[in-house]
Amino acid sequence: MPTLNANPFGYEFDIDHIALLCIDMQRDFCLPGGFAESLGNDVSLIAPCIPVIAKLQAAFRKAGLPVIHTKECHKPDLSDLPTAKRNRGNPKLKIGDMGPLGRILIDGEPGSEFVDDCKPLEGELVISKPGKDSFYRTGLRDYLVTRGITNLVITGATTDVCVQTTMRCANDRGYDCLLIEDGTESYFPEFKAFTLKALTAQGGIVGWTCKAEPVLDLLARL
Ligand code: TIU
Repeated sequence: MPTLNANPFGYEFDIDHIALLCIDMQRDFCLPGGFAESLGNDVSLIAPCIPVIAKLQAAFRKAGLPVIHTKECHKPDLSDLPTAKRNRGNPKLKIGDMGPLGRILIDGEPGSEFVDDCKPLEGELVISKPGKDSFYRTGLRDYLVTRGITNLVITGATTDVCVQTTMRCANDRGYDCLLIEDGTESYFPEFKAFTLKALTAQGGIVGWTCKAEPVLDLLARL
């Protein structure tokens, strides 16, 4: 099995049991006028990871490996939206309100869709999730178990919120997770740096990190 140079030590890239997980690469988190901007964030900070994730998606597809996409969003009737989440921070535009990209963080609205460069292909799993944890009230666990996937290469937005939460929850379920350092971004660069350190400290207590390049090199050699 190929071993990648990673932090804090080599990651065994288990080609027969691995998938790429792309977390919340949606307009609501990457473009002006959506949920993230309503919370006061500078969404331009997410842009650098978009082409990196696009390259990883293309490489996984070429190698015949699964690509999984999540999107954080709520049902149009808001039945899966905790009142606390809607009111938190008292934003001018709340979840479910009409904004420039349609209703904020609502499934099926233009803002909830993926950015152009990271769109799922026909047949790829798309998980709509109401929380930060990609396992919470979703079919992700069943999908991974059914296909025997034990290793996750993780990318997406934002490093310190949905990405970190999902990686911790995947780790508790026994998955070996490799977070791609340049395939994730935060609205707070210092939180990104801290998160990468915290996940890999203590002998990889939550998992591994490395840049996209060695993963792309490995996939190109398959
Ligand atoms: N606000 C923020 O940084 N993130 C989120 O609310 N969701 C995700 O990280 N996807």
